[in-house]
Amino acid sequence: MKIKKYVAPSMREAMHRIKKEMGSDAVIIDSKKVKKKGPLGFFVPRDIEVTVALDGSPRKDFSAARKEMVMNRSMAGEIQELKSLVQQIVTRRDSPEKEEGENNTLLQKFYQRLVDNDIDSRIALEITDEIGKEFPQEDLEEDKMDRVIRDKIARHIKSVEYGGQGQVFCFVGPTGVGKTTTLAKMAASYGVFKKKQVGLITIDTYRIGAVEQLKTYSHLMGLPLEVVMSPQELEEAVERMKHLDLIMIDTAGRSSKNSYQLGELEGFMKVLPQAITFLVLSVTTKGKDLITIAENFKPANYHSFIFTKLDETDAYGNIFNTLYHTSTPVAYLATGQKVPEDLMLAREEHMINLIMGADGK
Ligand SMILES: Nc1nc2c(ncn2[C@@H]2O[C@H](COP(=O)(O)OP(=O)(O)O)[C@@H](O)[C@H]2O)c(=O)[nH]1
Ligand SMILES: [Mg+2]
Repeated sequence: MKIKKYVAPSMREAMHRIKKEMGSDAVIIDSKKVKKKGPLGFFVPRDIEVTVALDGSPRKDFSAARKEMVMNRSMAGEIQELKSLVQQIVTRRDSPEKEEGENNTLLQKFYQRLVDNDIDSRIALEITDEIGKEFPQEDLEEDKMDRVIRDKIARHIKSVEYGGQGQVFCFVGPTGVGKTTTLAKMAASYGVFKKKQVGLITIDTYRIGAVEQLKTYSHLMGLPLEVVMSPQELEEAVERMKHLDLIMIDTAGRSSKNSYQLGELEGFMKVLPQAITFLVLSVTTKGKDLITIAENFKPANYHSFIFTKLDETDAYGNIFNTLYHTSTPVAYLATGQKVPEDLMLAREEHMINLIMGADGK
């Protein structure tokens, strides 16, 4: 009796080769899935290894081969395994359209969607890989998987809203991300629309013109502004404004790589233990840089993020990558240059929709 193993990507292809090489009298005595090697091993559909026997009468050979196998695998559980394998083969033969790897293809599709939305490929792989392990293949269908992925993403997303009287809001972050503009949007919302008493302070003493920008807003909105140069001056200015409903403090943009500038900022923040500090980040910044910035700004003791310039991209995976690595809540999202309208409170459901794709699916 001749016994031969065939390895092929699908049962159909294995059968084709077996028929061609061994003829139609060959009998399948075993089949199992075997792993393929590759960089994305999980997503590469498994090969199928089929063992066939050929010699004399097919019926006789089949039973002989089966006996041989049963002898080799003496345990009853393994006979059961053989039975289920035969069942699988019969089922597959009855529904040839259900190709091996079909469900992995669905996972791969989701993986691709996450990566297309700028989610770090390693995180996307981790999420889809987990799903592949957690759910039996027959449970993997598109709508369910979409919900499962959303749940997994939701675990890393938190929004936060601050209220109450006598608060001090402080805006820190790199240059040009929209700190002053966002502050102006919030100042207008509280000071003009909600009729709160708002005071502005800037420690933006690096860039000529930066103070002017905030001065213009303070004149337009009729809000008091103080310019401070040292931590002590800041402390005094906050003390002078303590009767107001809300104090907003703008800071100079700092390079997250400049430890002197960050140390200086830390000195200012130390005199404001009561402040709520926002780290303002632009979604147009490269993914890896966002995480580095979030890490390097830690000495400023920020409480939450504000993501800006959402209008300048269609892929929001960057937000997720940052939250995944930092576990920090998000307070606001800025969606344009217009003051005050292009600012919204961050909502978890909205962020998940953005991260899963601009169409919200
Ligand atoms: N497209 C877009 N531009 C923004 C947004 N927020 C701020 N900007 C623009 O980004 C530039 C820098 O803003 P600015 O507030 O001066 O940044 P800062 O240096 O962090 O204070 C300005 O031209 C703003 O109009 C936003 O959400 N979307
Ligand atoms: Mg500024």
